Formats: sequence, structure tokens, C-alpha cells
Amino acid sequence: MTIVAQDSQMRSPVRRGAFITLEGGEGAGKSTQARHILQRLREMRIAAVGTREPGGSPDAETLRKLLLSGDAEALGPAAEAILFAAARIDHVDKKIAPALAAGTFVVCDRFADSTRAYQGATGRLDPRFLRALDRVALDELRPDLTVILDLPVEEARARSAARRNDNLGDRDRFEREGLGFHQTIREAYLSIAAEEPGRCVVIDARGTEAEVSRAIWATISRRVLRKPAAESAHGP
Ligand code: Z5A
Repeated sequence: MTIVAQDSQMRSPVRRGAFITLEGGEGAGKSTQARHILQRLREMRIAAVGTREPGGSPDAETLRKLLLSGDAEALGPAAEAILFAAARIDHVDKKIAPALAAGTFVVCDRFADSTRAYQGATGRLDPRFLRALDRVALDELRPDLTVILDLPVEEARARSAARRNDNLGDRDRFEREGLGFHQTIREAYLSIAAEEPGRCVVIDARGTEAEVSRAIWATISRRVLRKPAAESAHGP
């Protein structure tokens, strides 16, 4: 018990920076919009760091290669979910938590909701198992704001294909899944948003890059930047 308490204290430093995550299906524009957010924060002279999942820290990037190659798929959905959580623990401990404690904003391209949506979408994992993984991987950490970019799956596919010049060989383990799987992901994200409206906002990603960026920035201004200091600092 003592060890758990000590570990939990170590993994929950006082938070001063804000934690913003971007979620959604493949090709929805997460990476593009993460860059826009970082640029605007830096223009305001707010210290900000961009990161991504799976990955974000050197050891988590090693796990990313394994997960996206598809080599971990044979282990089954539970083991795959555990590997995503293992990567997240390292990422949180080495990069996200220290940055937040130093007062830096963290903008993360995918985070824990991706596990809920993607590994949950296999239909082969008990939601209690995924919640237990969250408790282990996140401790008390939750994003201040999660932007869910919502795009019809056909449109998302077309964007990704155009970017790859339709080279099917470049598809990762999840991009190789069919349209039905990606439709399930889209619905999973909308359910997460409905369950947690205080944390999540759904943005229609069908607009131009500039239109989507404006909608996201209006949300960040309202929900994160205008929050009273006492609410945006998450220390005990
Ligand atoms: N995964 C998981 O299963 N469990 C987990 O816990 C985690 C992840 C964390 C990681 O892939 C895979 O791992 C992911 C889920 C799984 N698989 N899938 N599918 P990733 O994050 O590296 O890849 P991705 O999400 O598929 O990223 P992406 O394809 O790069 O999508 P994006 O970042 O949302 O889109 P983008 O790169 O910003 O834009 C895509 C293209 O569209 C690009 O050419 C842009 O110039 C263009 N674009 C962007 N915005 C627009 C607008 N508004 N209009 C038109 N064109 C646009």
C-alpha cells in the first residue's frame, strides 16, 4: 500500500500548464490543427510543447513502431491495449507531467481516448479492463480540453489517400482496417464527447483548414485561456 501511495504521489505533480488533446479518426486533421494551436500559443508567448501518441518519448516511440507495424496484433487486443498503455506511462512520466509541472502547455496529437475508441472498437475488451488501464496509465491526469475532430469516414479516407498518393503499402495496422471499423471509431468518439461534455468538444472537421482552426481556437480561448487561475491549476 505504501509503495502505491508513494508512486501515485510521484506521478501527480502539481499542474500549472494546460493539457490539450486532439482526437478523431485517421485523416481528420489532428496533426495539422496541433501545429496551428502551437503556433498561436507561441505567438501569445505561452510556453507550449507539441507531442503525440503512441510515442512522444524515446521509449514510447519504440513501442509505436511495434504497434503500428501490426507485429503486436497477433498478441490479441488485450495485450495490444496494454502496450498502448505502457507507451503512455512513459510518455506521461517523461514528457507530459514534467512539462505541465513547469507551467508549459502540452498539445498532444491523440491520447487516452484513442485507446477507448480504437481498442474498445474491437468489441473484444471489457470496458472495465480499459478503465483499469486508464487508472494505471494516467493516475489523476486528465486533459483540460479534448478537441474531437469529426469527419465522415469516406472523407477522412480520401484525405489520407491523397496524402499518401494512394500507396496502399504505406498504410499502418489501423489504416488497413475496413470502413466499418472506422465508422465504429467515429461513433465511439461521439459517445465519449457525450459522456464528458466538460472536457470534450466536437468540432466539425469538414471545413477548410483555416475554418477548423478558427473553431478550435475559439474553443481554447473560451474553455482554457479564460479560465480563472484557480481552476486551471490542478495541484492538490
Ligand atoms: N491508436 C490506437 O489504436 N490506440 C491508441 O491508444 C493510440 C493510437 C494512441 C496512430 O496513427 C494509430 O494508432 C491510429 C490509432 C492508433 N490509427 N489510425 N487510423 P497516427 O496518429 O500516427 O495516424 P492518424 O491518426 O491516422 O493520423 P493522420 O492520418 O496523420 O491523421 P490526422 O493527423 O488527423 O490528419 P493530418 O495529418 O493533419 O491531415 C491528413 C491530410 O489531410 C493531410 O494531407 C492534410 O494536409 C489534409 N488536411 C488537414 N486538414 C484539412 C482540411 N481541413 N481540409 C482538407 N484537407 C485537410
